[in-house]
Amino acid sequence: MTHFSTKRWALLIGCISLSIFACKPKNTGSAVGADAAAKAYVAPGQYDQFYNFVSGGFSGQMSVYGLPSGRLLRVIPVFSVDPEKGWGYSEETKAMLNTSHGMVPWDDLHHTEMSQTNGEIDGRWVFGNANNTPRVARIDLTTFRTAEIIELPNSAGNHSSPFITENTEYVVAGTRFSVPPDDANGDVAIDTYKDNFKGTISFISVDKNDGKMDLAFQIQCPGVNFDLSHAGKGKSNGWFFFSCYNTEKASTLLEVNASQRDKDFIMAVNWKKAEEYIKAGKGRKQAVKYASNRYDEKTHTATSQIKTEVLVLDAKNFKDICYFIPCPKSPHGCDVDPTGEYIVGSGKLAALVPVFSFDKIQNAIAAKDFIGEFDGLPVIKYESALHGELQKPGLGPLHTEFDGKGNAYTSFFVSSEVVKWNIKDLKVLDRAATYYSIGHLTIPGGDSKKPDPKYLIAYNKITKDRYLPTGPELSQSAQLFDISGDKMQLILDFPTIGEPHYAQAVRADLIKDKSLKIFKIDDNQHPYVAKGEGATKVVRENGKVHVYMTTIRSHLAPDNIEGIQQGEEVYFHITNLEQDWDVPHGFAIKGANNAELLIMPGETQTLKWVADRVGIYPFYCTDFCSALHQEMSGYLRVSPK
Ligand code: CUK
Ligand code: CUA
Repeated sequence: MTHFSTKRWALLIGCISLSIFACKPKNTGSAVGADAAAKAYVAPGQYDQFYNFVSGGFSGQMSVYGLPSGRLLRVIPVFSVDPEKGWGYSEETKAMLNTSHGMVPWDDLHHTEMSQTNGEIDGRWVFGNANNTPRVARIDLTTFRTAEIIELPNSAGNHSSPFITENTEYVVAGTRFSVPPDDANGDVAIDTYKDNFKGTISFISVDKNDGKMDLAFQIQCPGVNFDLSHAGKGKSNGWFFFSCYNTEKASTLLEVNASQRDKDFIMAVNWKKAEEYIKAGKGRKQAVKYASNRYDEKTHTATSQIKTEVLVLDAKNFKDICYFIPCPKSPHGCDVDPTGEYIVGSGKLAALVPVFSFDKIQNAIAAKDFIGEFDGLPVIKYESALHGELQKPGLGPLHTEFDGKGNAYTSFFVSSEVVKWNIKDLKVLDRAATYYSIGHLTIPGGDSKKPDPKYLIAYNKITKDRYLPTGPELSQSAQLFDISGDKMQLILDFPTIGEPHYAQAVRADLIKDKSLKIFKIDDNQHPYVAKGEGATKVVRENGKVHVYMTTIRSHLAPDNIEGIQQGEEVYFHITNLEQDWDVPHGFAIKGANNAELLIMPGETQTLKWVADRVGIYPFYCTDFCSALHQEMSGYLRVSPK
């Protein structure tokens, strides 16, 4: 055996020739300092300092970790069904997963973004995007539950989302796949892409008080692919920046087609201007074609929105909303520093990282310093918008976070490292290897006006040799770095749920006390609530059986149910009468054709069940709740018709 295997050489050559594949960094050994364990150690009974809200990628969910321990605190079901919590199975939550395509029990959640006030994380809500069937979800951080989901018309592959403006006025979403708009004939030849496919940006308004989302308006843009975005802040508040690739508008994304241009674009959007045009009535009303096909089984408390009409601004009719800025080679991340002056574009195939200046962009627009038009929209001269280029930073730049002290931290997928650099002078200050092939990275508040730069978490695509082998697939991995000193120090590895992309982190103090929430039984508005055992009953309504049931340690009431006929649909409406924190009860019945329920104190949830066979069916509480948990059960009898 030679020292370098052929494979190893191939890898090295791949890296040198700027392969789009990742390669392992040279040092795969442990570079962990002796004090790392103490830094990540949170003693039993102690709380973590930070909550970390991590996107679950193709699991469709969001997971919550404590930092610095890396302890998994909760998985919040968002876009995928979750039998553990009855999510997508209970009558209350089924409707949450309704789309214009019907019930979609799965999606791909890439980015989490927390609500902000004055550009700082306020800890009220966290938003997530559905990357496949385009939707945005809002999670309420008093309950850690998905409160609402909205579907976006004229979109496909909702990737550039859900990034928000500095006072959470809007959650903004850019379509990754350009498609024919919903009011156009969609049955067109794919090679008519250039004429028929459009890129769309959605502005979802968020109510200041209750967070309720609505689709305020959309901007119809040329058919490029919007990859990522961030809101301006401070001086650039009122603007939004999007990375765009495939500016050749090719319908196949082979390198020869879509990446032939030396430069793609960052698109700068003056959303305050767009908002003015909307307020002045300049939006065009567009009907949403497929809205009427929706599967509509809305029940009880769920709110999932599918629009039937949307207000659209056609960018090319308003020459002062959207501007293109050339940006080298397939830009992916598009990140704005805490001052709002610097916009970092990360060309995945570029050997440098360009940094744009908001002031220069404004000057260039005022001076009409354009090199031409792209589909009728002005293109600003690269040099006129440029603050400078970070030279030879690493290979495959993806995403950048900030520490609020003038430094940026960029992830490099191909060279598998985090690079710390100074924004003003464009000097590399430090490098840390990641294991392996980092995608996103997060600093608490690292995309806000006020970062809390104690830790940096790298979310890696490949785990390889970091954990005990578990068959052909290993879970993806996060790595925690202490960034309080000049040098980054690796202190912890931990596995993640699904594939993590973007994440947010925030000091625990902002959230922990308000999430001690319990639902008050007196406030329970559920149409089928039983507020005490005296209110329990079994009734028939329109040919369906409704069981009003209660749970309290340690019995279910009623616990003997007879008179059900074979083939009947039975709705178990279970109210948990407990008023102590953290005492849920579960509910399951033999032959469960719809998973189980997990009901929080004070809450009612409904399970639909079909009595398919004659016989006796035991039911029971699934969550070990007291010494008499095993006694929390009952029987239901199904008789022939
Ligand atoms: S993407 Cu995953 S590494 Cu979907 Cu934000 Cu860049
Ligand atoms: Cu209730 Cu176990």
